[in-house]
Amino acid sequence: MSQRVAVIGAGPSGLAQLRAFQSAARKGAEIPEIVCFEKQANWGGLWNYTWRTGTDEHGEPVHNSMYRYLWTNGPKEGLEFADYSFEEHFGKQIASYPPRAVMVDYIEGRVKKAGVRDWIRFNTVVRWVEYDAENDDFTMTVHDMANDHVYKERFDNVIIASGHFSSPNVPEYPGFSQFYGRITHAHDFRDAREFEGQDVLVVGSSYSAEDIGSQCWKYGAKSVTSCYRSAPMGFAWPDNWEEKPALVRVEGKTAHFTDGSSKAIDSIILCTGYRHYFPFLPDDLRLKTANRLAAADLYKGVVYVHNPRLFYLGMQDQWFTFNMFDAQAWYVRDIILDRIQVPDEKQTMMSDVAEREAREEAGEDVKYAIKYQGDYVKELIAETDYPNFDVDGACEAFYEWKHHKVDDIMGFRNHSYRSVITGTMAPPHHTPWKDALDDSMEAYLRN
Ligand code: FAD
Ligand code: NA7
Repeated sequence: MSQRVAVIGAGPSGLAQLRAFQSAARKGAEIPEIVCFEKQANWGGLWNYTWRTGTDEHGEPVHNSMYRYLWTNGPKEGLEFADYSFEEHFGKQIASYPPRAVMVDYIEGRVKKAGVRDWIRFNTVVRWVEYDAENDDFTMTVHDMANDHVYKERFDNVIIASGHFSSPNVPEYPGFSQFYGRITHAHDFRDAREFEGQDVLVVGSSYSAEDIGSQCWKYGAKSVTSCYRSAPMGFAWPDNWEEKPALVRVEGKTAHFTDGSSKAIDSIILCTGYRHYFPFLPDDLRLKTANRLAAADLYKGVVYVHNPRLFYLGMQDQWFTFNMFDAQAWYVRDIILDRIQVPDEKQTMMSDVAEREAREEAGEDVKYAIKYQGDYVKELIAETDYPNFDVDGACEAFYEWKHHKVDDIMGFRNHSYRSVITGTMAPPHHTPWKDALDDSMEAYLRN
């Protein structure tokens, strides 16, 4: 029986895996049969916007957590594909913080060119994966939603690329059930104009809190209050943005905080993060990890130590994204193609994980964390034929980006960076981010 590989998810990670195999095939390698299962009707993962919240057209949980007017929250020069530059795709260099629609076009461009769409079964939800020790293979149960048909197939390897910013972490605070306004999680946030004229409370102090608060501010919220559990974001916020310590309770329309202060609010947006959630995996295959740089139980960040025929892509917390998923996908491909050997001893793999965890924990600041992940990308690409690129240069772009945010949190997206793939400097965008209300591709590319 021929070798068969299943990929779960056609977001940036899953698509990186398809591109990795296609690139080997193009160079003459014999590759296994690849089947990618994607529950949405299209590829792109989180970048594939939908207005829907809650359940999708089939009654499945909506995967999407992205919203209208989202521009990348880091410079595109940190995520550029080494084998497919922005310039190759757009025919020119573009500004550094593209809106979501521009990013979807870019993500799609590479896989259209690779011609791998036929490898994907869309509208197909993976329901269950089982490992059969006797045959050393997996049986997958999947649901073809378009034809309402459930079936099983066997695979020699399974690669999980289902993302981990989709299943929300939703805490409850006293008084929520009696609150006089709307309480939503970032996962269900879609359009900042909904909050125009309102006093908005954002709970959390990480990327979603910063960006969703900024969206509400930009599109006309009366005020934004953000509150933190551990540490403030600490940026120089505009006058109508106040940062408070932890929320204690709400009473009617009033939010109370640990410093004894309170504030009248209309809406609450919980930017309290996400959970790694794999409802299609039994205990022996299911990754249990925090959102961190050294994900638990993954040798080289990708091989599941408890069953090395199973792989996970993109499960780390992310500074690097697309090019890190590529580095992982090329690495996993080469394990499957027998070009890279995985240690026989589980203990050896566990030691690799422990070393990564200890090294992450030794870090004290953001710069260390960025370099840590950059080193990881370098480590993986050194072992495959993924095009080498200036990872240190990408780290430099991230360091600069962090400074720009401290200088002006509503203005950092007006900066430009040099591509580490083509060496070209990005042009400045024609309109400052805070004034650019149209997030269409046409508007963005009008430079
Ligand atoms: P996803 O994009 O989540 O894709 C996973 C895919 O798996 C989806 O298509 C989903 O439908 C499918 N799937 C899930 N379960 C099943 C199942 N059971 N059966 C079949 N298919 C399934 N990154 C950046 O680089 N820059 C940014 O500016 C940025 N902004 C972000 C903003 C938000 C609000 C969020 C939530 C994330 C952001 N990210 C950003 C990070 C983002 O995680 C990555 O860019 C990228 O989308 C991760 O790709 P992925 O393929 O690993 O996961
Ligand atoms: P993150 O980065 O995981 O951050 C989650 C935030 O939520 C963080 O500030 C947490 O505080 C906070 N949190 C978690 N639980 C609670 C409770 N119970 N109460 C108050 N605050 C809480 O998730 P994001 O959504 O911001 O970012 C995820 C991705 O989306 C990222 O890649 C972006 O690009 C977009 P803590 O610091 O742990 O105390």
